[in-house]
Amino acid sequence: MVTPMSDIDTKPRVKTVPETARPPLHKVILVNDDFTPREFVVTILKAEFRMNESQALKVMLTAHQKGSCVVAVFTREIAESKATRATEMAHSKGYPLLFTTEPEE
Ligand code: TYC
Repeated sequence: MVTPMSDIDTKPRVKTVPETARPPLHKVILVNDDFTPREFVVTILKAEFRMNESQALKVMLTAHQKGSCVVAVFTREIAESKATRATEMAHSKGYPLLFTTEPEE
């Protein structure tokens, strides 16, 4: 016996991929000041944020010229711990360098 055409379901079966919740991201922001040497800022960016020389120079110069610069985005915990570590590293050398964090819009 053949299947009548009316019994064949031709609706496209669209598989919906369940949305996986991603954690909200936070920006680490480098803040300019008048005292920290440029080269020291570059050293910190390379050490804590795994940047190469040219990436670090670009971020340092942007903060120097505009007042601040986004360094990178991470989950809140990682952003906060990196900002704290980098700021403490600078303060331990006597520089007022500051890294802050803020949630990404
Ligand atoms: N403005 C500093 C100087 O002229 C250099 C500097 C750049 C400091 C960026 C902080 O986030 C900073 N020595």
